[in-house]
Amino acid sequence: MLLRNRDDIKNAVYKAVEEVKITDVHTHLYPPSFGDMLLWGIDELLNYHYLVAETMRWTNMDYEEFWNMSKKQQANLIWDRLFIQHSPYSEACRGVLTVLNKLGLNVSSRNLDDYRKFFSSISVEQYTDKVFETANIKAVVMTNDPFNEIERNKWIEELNNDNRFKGALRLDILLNSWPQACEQMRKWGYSVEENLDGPTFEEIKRFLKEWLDRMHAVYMAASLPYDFIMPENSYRAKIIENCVLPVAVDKNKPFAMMIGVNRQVNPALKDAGDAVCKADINSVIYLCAKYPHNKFMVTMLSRENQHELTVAARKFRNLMPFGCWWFLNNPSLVDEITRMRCELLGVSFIPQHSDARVLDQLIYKWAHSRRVIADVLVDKYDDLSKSGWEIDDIEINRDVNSLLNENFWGFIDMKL
Ligand code: RAT
Ligand code: ZN
Repeated sequence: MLLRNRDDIKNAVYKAVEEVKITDVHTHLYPPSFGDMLLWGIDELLNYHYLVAETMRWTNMDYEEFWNMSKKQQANLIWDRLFIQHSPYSEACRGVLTVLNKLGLNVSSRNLDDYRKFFSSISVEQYTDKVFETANIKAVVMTNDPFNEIERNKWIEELNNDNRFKGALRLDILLNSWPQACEQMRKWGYSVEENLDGPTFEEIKRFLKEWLDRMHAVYMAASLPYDFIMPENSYRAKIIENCVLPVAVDKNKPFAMMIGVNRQVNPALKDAGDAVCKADINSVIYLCAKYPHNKFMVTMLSRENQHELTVAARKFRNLMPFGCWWFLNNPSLVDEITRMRCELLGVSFIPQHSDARVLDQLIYKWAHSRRVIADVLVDKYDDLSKSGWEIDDIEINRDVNSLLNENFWGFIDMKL
């Protein structure tokens, strides 16, 4: 159907964006069969580290005192400071309310115990189905750490029985803490040496291949600091060039780099203690240029890196920018970044991932992102229409499906 005016375009774009089944390319979720590793429910939602950081601005209690409280007490404090004593319009606060609202709970009651009752009346399996349905999600990619003993055992026991949860082999320990990784790998029977001699590279490659297979991982990934530099005479750079990239080509898997964290500027805040700093785009360019047969998914944390990352993607088809990560996942920044990416890359990028740590967050993160992405697209199709180009709802559906689902799977399958 041809769409002749802005209202028709808006309706068609909103419908397409609401109805598309999303592939969420980066989360910290696990299938219910992984037990306690999957976080869900109101107390977990309130204990999200984004909200812990905001709460600590309204109290002078010792950090230790906070961490010694039970999860329920922590949630009570967070609720009181951020929702009762002040208006909860920050993005992370509003998110909690969007979740409650979409679940049909009475947001205006402000009664935490009523919300708790709802969550204790439903099983995690039922709730997982409900969340996937409400958020309209096809699949989520997890973050799977082979150096975490608890998680490692889940994989060895082959516990992932839910096809909606896709594996991603996370390499932070291997790349950012090699001496620690080396010690652990030796205990597991790999003959590795801290000085990274020749046989060690072969053993690391064996380890990577085994874990890619065991996790049925769709990519390998690492979160990298703002001072990540390539090339460089460091453990990390050597392992990337001699192990990760050759294995990635061999197995046809992308390497996802999440760059720009300034880790633990306030360690007392634990997960909430990380900050951001501008990173070096030339390291990304070096990798894309030197390794044209490797595929790189890249997201950068600082706002200042967004333009140069988008320009780099115009130069290298093996570079897929994805998501508005962490401190960028706010409507004003998602709007700005998505607009710029549309203008420079057309339809060839992955606009968003949720980074959900708590299952329920899929509901709000995607409701909020869908809305912003749709508004950007309405403007883009409206501009096109003004040039005399005919806008067709079938083509809108095609593009929206590319952005929020198919671009990822196409990139995973592509062989370079
Ligand atoms: O967004 C977050 O929750 C961060 O703490 C990190 O998990 C980050 O997304 C990462 O994957 O390292
Ligand atoms: Zn993450």
